[in-house]
Amino acid sequence: MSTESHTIDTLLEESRTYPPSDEFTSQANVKDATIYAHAAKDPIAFWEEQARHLSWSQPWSQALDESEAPFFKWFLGGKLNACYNCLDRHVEAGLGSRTAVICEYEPGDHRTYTYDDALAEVCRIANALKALGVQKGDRVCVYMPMTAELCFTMLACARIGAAHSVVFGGFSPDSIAERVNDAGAKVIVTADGGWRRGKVVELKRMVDEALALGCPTIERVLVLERLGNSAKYNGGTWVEGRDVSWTQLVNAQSEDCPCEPMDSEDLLFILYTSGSTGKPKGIMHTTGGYLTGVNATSRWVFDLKPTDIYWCTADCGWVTGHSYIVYGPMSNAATLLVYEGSPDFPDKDRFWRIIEKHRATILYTAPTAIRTFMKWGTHYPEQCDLSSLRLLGSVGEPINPEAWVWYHKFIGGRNCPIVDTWWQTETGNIMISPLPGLTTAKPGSATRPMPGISAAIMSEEGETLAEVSGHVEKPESSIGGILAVNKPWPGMLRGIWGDPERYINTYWSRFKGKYFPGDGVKLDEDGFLFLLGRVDDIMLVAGHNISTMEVESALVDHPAVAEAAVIGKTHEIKGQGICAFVTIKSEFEVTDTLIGDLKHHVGTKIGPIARPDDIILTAELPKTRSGKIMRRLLRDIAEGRELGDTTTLGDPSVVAALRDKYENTEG
Ligand code: 6R9
Repeated sequence: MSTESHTIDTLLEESRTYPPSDEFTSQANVKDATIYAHAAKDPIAFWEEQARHLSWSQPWSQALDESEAPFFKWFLGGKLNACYNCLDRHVEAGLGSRTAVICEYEPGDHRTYTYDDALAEVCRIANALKALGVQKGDRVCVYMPMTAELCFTMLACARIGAAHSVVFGGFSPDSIAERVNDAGAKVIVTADGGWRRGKVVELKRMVDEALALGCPTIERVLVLERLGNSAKYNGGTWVEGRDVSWTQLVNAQSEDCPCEPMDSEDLLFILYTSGSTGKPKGIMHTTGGYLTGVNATSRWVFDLKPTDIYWCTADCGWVTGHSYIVYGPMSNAATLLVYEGSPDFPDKDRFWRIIEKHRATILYTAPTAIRTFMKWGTHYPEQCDLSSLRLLGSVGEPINPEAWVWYHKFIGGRNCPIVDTWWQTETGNIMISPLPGLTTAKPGSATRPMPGISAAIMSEEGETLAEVSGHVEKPESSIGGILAVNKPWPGMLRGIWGDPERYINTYWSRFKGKYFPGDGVKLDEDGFLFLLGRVDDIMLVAGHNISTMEVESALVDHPAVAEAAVIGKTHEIKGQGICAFVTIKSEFEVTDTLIGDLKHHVGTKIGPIARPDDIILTAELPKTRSGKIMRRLLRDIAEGRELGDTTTLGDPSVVAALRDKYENTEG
């Protein structure tokens, strides 16, 4: 049975379209639609052209080596340094006085660094790491608040040829220890603390606890005094000989530190991503191909210009912070805005105040944040001057059409293109997205693959249902299935640290010769691609494939609903029944008829088959620390099972409260 014939056409009947304005197109970095055909004609030569936007100290002799597939290698024989490409070459080109980073701290102060300043600081950090014994090929764990120093530490590692492994500052001591030990890191760079929602996050204390669990490879801990006082902040234990003060060591270093020439295929970083089960995977990215991918896609998708103030709200603990805060934008000499804290401190208008204060022109954020802003209400953005914005982006999850339209209207003032960017930690760079000067957008659709990327829609059985590339043709009718990427691309992962088998099994075994990302996809009648979330998030209700995202979108379309998470639950007759967890907007009063109204609403939007069996109203949904809804835990709750791994949960209390609520609602 193919996925296609049984997928219900629903929200994905979205008919509103948003072509780019002439004004935007006339100034866009990419305004010639022939880029797609040009790339498709010879993708390898096309990626070589992109690689030439970087500075190489030695040119490559072979663009792509497929001899050990799926262990592909790009730009063989080439040498370059990622930090040189992000800093030195801009300074050498006379751009040293351009602002590199504006760092807004949660308490409300900010600090600005020019490219000259950034280069000097990165050299000092790099020399400090060398003084601590870090050498080319070593791994450095970075566990810091989201401030400029975190970006600079990543670049300092790249400068001396050490691979960084950034661990998000919200992770527990167990998670730090697991990642440090898996990577065999020699040094941890951390801070005495950082600010989050008005409270101090005690990073150094977490590191102390992690080390107490046993991290035999760690030799030294470098501690940034972010809180301005002693690194011994708040009861952390200061181990003489192991712990080193940033103020004392980094500030005393020279501003002169040569860049290590790296092979194109030398490791740039490891970034851990949680698999659906089992231990986190250390995704490996190397230097030349990764930098080529993020450099080109930043230029195309974000349309970066010297006058832009670009703000990506991600944390460097996630791949978005690696690719679209540090390496993509900085290799394009962009001016970045970096924000340390939470969106509701001191009040729920903080993001809009920041945009107003620094005149940000580009905002790249996640659907979970957008839905939260919808829930808080429009009066927060309406009180701020957001007229500086010219482009909006979305990443991390499918964006519901209603959230897309809200973002367009209330944040973009109806005149900013929105780029809905689909990609993964593993893909390194954006794979599917509109090009803002060329592509007509449709709410909820990431539209089409990037130039140079060719994808396919596959059936469960591994048959190719459709080929999709930048010039998607309109199909005769919509086609649903599983996404695959046909050919290697420069920014792709090079493997899983220490586990080559798992790399092959996870990504290259499902469809012969193709990369398997694990996401469901649908191509609508107009040739727009809709990414439907993980394949495990597709329900089979009475023989019909229904994506959880379709039902969620129908729920969020109801005026009272802020956010919804839908799961399939064992059902005696239908195989799976639909269970929805819903949060209500703050200005709406919950009436006795609301649940019935919501079921009816989904029934009319999608069809009776998609009508939820259960709807549970809740104040919060369980999310990972990066904001993705953990449907797996909701399934455990609904099935009355023991909860699986909860270590990546942002706020564990949410699940306990939900379980109580669920059991009471059912009874
Ligand atoms: C960049 C990032 C990857 C997974 C991916 C997919 C989901 C990301 C999306 C999207 C629909 C988008 N995802 N962007 N789904 N539309 N625009 O998020 O990386 O943390 O590795 O997650 O996120 O399911 O497979 P990562």
